[in-house]
Amino acid sequence: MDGILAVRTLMVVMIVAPCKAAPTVSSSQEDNTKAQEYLSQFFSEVGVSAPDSIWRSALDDFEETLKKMQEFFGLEVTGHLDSNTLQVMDKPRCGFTDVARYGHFDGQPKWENSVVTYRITEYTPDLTKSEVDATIAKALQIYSDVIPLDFKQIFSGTADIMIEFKAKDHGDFSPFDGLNGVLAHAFSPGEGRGGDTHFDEDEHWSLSSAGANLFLVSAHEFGHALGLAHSQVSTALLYPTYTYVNTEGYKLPDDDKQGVQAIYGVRTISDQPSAKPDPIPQPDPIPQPKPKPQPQPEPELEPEPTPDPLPNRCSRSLAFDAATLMQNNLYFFQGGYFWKKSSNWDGIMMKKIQSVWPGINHVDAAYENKRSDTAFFFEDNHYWGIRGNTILPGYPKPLRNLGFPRSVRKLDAAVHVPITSRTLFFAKYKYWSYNERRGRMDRGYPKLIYQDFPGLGYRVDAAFENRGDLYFSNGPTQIEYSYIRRRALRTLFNKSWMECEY
Ligand code: TQI
Ligand code: ZN
Ligand code: ZN
Repeated sequence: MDGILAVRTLMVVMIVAPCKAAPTVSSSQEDNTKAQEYLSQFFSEVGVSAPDSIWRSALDDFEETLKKMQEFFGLEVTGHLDSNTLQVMDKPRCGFTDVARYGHFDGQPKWENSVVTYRITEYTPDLTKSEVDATIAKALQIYSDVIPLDFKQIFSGTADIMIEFKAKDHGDFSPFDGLNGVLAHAFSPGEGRGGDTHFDEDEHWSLSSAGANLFLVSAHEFGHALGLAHSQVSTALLYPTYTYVNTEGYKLPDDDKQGVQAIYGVRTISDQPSAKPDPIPQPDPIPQPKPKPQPQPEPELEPEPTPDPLPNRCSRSLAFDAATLMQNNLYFFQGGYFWKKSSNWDGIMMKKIQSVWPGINHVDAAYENKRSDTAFFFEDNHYWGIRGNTILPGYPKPLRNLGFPRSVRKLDAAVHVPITSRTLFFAKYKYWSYNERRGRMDRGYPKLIYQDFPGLGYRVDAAFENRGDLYFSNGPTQIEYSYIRRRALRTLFNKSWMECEY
């Protein structure tokens, strides 16, 4: 992702609020005011344009914010106050309020290795080098304390996170603006510029409450560099206003902690890096003919050995692309691989999808219709009928055969609900209901996931049915859900299906 101003996705929590009478038809002037209020309350960083704020969003104009809100709620993105949009805005007044918590960037970019390197290529004259080194290390450590990632400073070559202090134009498309205004920026995780963090040299960098506190600003930026967007929780580090707090013994606030753990999982005792300290680089007084560079043993960090292309089923950050029951075995899909957890044989096996169903590279969504003993695998905009290890003739078929609009390019998840003979299809923030007996989509869909499945959040990566309950996975965790009672029963890690030691 090569943009700092990536559109944010917000997480929404629903809180039951007393029900006020729905407003009656109002004039468009009233609508506008109401919408502005709504957006500033629930949907943007408009709130930070308060006079004491140093931060202003380039995106905070009304239309842009409205578009974000429409995308978030799965509405048609028009940038205009149409009746559907107004309807959604009225909702929170009756039934629940939206409280946006932490957010992630679109596509949830993250670091895939358990060791993330950083390098400071240009220092600020405002502080000593060692003050900068120590402050940056401390700011990164508040994250590595709570997630199974370790940061390693390097002194040459290209690091994942390249750090520099620069003024004005500095080679990306976001020149700094002199004293105050923007203090720093960071790119979300990824190749190239991804993760890079730049500090405006025109600020007065400090370790106190004067000027710009390097610890607080860098801790905020590293949140972005790890994949966090802004939060609307006012006590969050990723809340887009600068408030000086004592940095002594500073701990990552709860909301940011939840946000970053939703991406990387939780650090446990077994994730502690080996106690072996890195050797302090000693300058060679006399240049000597160097022996061939010895391969340096990387610090052993289980459970994810780095150059391992195979997904690790016991990783706390294990996410699924798709999952389904098929002939009483559970199948979980991830990248080009799947795990089969069999009901009779005690064990789990992993195989390449291609090796069993040639022609299928990855599976976005999968479900089984027990009645016809057929499973369906979805990849991009087409799908296959599967029975056991065979692909049925006549496939792949295009998604639109099932009644999806052309705008649906891929599904996120699918699950069959035997008691209703319906299959639920999930794509982005919406879901569809397909009547398997009649072989057609039910009327009135798509609907919004977060409205009809309280406790689920707003999107789903994978879904399956097992012993009458539904399981909805999103990121590393999943929710066990009672379809009959329409409520979430408990939250599990995906890997809890994987027969891991811990
Ligand atoms: N820099 C902005 C920031 O980091 C740059 C930015 C705007 C941004 N939108 C973004 C970066 C989205 C990543 C993703 O938020 S800043 C604060 C604040 C800044 C602001 O210099 O304005 C802090 C830097 F507002 F929270 F105080 C650090 Cl802590
Ligand atoms: Zn920059
Ligand atoms: Zn920020």
